[in-house]
Amino acid sequence: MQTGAIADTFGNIENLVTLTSGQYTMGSLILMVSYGAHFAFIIYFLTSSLQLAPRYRIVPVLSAVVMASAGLSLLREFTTWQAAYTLIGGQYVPATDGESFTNAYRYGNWTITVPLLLSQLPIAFGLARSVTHKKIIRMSIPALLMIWTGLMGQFGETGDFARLNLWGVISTVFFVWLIVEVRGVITAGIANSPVEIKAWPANLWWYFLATWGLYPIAYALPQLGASGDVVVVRQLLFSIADISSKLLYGIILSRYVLRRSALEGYVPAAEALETTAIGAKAASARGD
Ligand code: RET
Repeated sequence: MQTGAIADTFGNIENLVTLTSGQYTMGSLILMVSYGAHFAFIIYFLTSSLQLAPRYRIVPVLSAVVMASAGLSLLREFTTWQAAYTLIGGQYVPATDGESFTNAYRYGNWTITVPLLLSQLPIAFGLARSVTHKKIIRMSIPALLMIWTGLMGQFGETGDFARLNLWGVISTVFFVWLIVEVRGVITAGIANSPVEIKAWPANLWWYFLATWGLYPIAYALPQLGASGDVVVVRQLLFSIADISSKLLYGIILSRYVLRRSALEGYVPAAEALETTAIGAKAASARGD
């Protein structure tokens, strides 16, 4: 049996605080919207792959895999959230009868999704196959070390802030290493993009930094104190980060490879973009 006392020494702050019904409902809502959005976009990514030149189809397909994997993980967070509180006198009190909430599943899920998200970059940028393989490995190593060291540290958030911060710093070192590797891929991506869409990888760089940078903020937040507001704001930050680093990122990459496909002469992509400058250019190149 998991009790509040065990959660206190080895767990997440969600198990320490009593929530108002507003805070509890906000938490449920945030997690529900997150898994709902991820599942729904499986359809978008699978169908949008049909418009792309064959070599780029794997990019949105990987997004669909990420959506399924993250959606399942977030659904699990949602059901655990619901089981982890008991309604007593109009307040939601951490349950003492077996179920406790944990964010650790997120870190397990990132182990799958993060290497897939990173793999999408060199494939979308059309880098040579051997370079692509090398880049994927070079990005995945610091990424996995970043996640697993962060997982070790997040168990300290219920009071052992020395543990939280020590592993947080180690994890950040791997994050910096990852950022350097990603910058290398972005630079190659800018060089290898048709002139009309060189701005896309350049802008994606800033988008990557802004969205991935939300995760360490969410990690550090419990140091502000274990309160219902911190619990809800942290779940909100995780969700904004999840939707932007996976779902919106996937849309950006799939639109980029659609333009790439058209510029490289793939007719269905040019037709899909007919009302844009790139579509018009691709059509005139065909003599339409
Ligand atoms: C941790 C620990 C504290 C220090 C740092 C972290 C960075 C986490 C990141 C996670 C990205 C996750 C993504 C998931 C998508 O499914 C581990 C919180 C720097 C950057 C993109």
